[in-house]
Amino acid sequence: MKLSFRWYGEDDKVTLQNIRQIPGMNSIVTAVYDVPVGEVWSRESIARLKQLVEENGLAFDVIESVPVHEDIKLGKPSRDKYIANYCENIRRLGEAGVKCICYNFMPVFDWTRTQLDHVLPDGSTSLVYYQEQVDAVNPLESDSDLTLPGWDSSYTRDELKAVVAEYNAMTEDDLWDNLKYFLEAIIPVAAECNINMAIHEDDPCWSIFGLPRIITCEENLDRFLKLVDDSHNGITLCTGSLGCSNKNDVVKMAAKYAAMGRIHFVHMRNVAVLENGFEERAHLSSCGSLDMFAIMKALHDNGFKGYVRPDHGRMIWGETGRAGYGLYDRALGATYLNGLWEAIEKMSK
Ligand SMILES: [Mn+2]
Repeated sequence: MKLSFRWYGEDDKVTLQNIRQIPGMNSIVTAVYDVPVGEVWSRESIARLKQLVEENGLAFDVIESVPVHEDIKLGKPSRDKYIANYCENIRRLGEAGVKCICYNFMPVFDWTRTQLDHVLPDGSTSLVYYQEQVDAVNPLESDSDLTLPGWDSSYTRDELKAVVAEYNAMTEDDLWDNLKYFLEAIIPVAAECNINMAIHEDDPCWSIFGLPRIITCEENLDRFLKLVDDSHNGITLCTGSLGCSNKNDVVKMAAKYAAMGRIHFVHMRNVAVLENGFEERAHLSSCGSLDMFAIMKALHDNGFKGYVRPDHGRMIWGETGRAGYGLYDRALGATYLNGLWEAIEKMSK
């Protein structure tokens, strides 16, 4: 595995100087953040990121994310323009040496949580999802101004209602068709550029507000990989996104898709699955519902050679900043993952 760490660019409180001091760190996972979704990233912005990352002895080879414009997901006539822009971004990133691009195909809402600073018994804070709180803010059924963290603030409430209504008029099969159309255009370009595309599962892995969600489970990942049966069409295995449903056997999926050579990127996050949702927890297996050792072993034993990053961490030791993306707990997670991998490697010899 190649250990990696997400960095939000020059405004991130967590610096590249911090990140390079985490033992075993190989790659930075980042993106151009100041360009609207659907537009082309300038070569200057990409080159600036590459230069900063490489000056710190790290590799600039993973992008998270190149976001997909809603018109592509909705299958609107304007999608061809946005797909052409997407292809141009793939080409420019390939020229800069990028090897892996993470993206998702979730309608409207990216990740969804109900609270970002839930206090755990040890005094640390983490992101949580409680279903009854989600139900209370349904934008179609409620007129309150309540919002959830992670909602795109560029939408007004009425615009949000309108775009949710557009998706509500679509079936899951329509969304599959739109995804296939997108993949058939971008995967040949990615292959030419030697870039692995890695779709991120829907987070959480079920429908919210009646929006279609399709990258949610083994059956659907099988269907996804067949849409364009090319190794460049792969996945980001996000253990926390899949693992917040007890129906998903994350260890089995790690083994199966690694053996197929279709996992290009892994997000390692532990969650505690509850009756009414889930809480993000420390990476250690015993802190949550996932067996992190078994997942890493399944990857290892099935020839996984891609990128792994510690996913969301808690806020600990008084750190403040971007929820889920502090330095300290993610660094602890990185060190834990290093320990697991070293032990698995040595014991398999
Ligand atoms: Mn993830």
